[in-house]
Amino acid sequence: MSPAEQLKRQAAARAVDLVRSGMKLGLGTGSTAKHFVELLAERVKEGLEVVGVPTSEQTRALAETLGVPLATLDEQPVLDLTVDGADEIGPGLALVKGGGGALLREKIVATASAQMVVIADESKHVATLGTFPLPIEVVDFGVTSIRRSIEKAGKAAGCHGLLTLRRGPDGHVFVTDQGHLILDAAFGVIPDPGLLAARLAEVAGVVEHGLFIGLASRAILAGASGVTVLDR
Ligand code: ABF
Repeated sequence: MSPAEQLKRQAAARAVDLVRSGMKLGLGTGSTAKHFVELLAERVKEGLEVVGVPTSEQTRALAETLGVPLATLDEQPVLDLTVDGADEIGPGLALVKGGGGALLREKIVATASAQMVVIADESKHVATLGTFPLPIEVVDFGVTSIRRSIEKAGKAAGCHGLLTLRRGPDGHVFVTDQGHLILDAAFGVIPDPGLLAARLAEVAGVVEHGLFIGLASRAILAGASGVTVLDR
């Protein structure tokens, strides 16, 4: 395992220690969340009784293969704990998420959870959000017009930058699990994440955006000098 993957696994291992039998869990998406699901599966084999609600088809497939009991969010609408990765973790544990394209389900699942713990290597911890392009999930209708409205909303929140329609590795337009498209907004700096979130929420055609504010209560960050836990 590469040193980077080892750090992700260390953060995931700390999060698994928070899991108790009987818990209903939100299962995140991405390479760090994958470590969590793998380690959780080991505990399940040892007798830990949990049920997981996956945030993507990718995580559903992994958890199923590894034998983690699953439910839909409709079957388990109230969750105890969600463990997920992030693209950036900023002040107040405000997050940028959605690099993996699962931000809508991730936000719905996190909102349904009593606690959200974000796991990452320490490179994700930043002083100001925005270096990672902000993923914005939009409907598949009038994307050019929606893009213009998002640019306007961004400017009203002090954010300027290029919006790119996301494509998959095959070059085709990327379509989310919910059948939407993603515009990645390279703002560079997001001076006021709360204000930007409010402005984006007003744009017709925006389904959801990757700013997660007030959702994560804890971040577990793994670095060369060990694991750091930040609580909000
Ligand atoms: C999910 O996976 C996303 O919200 C985020 O974009 C991404 C982080 O991936 P990784 O853990 O692979 O860096 O949590």
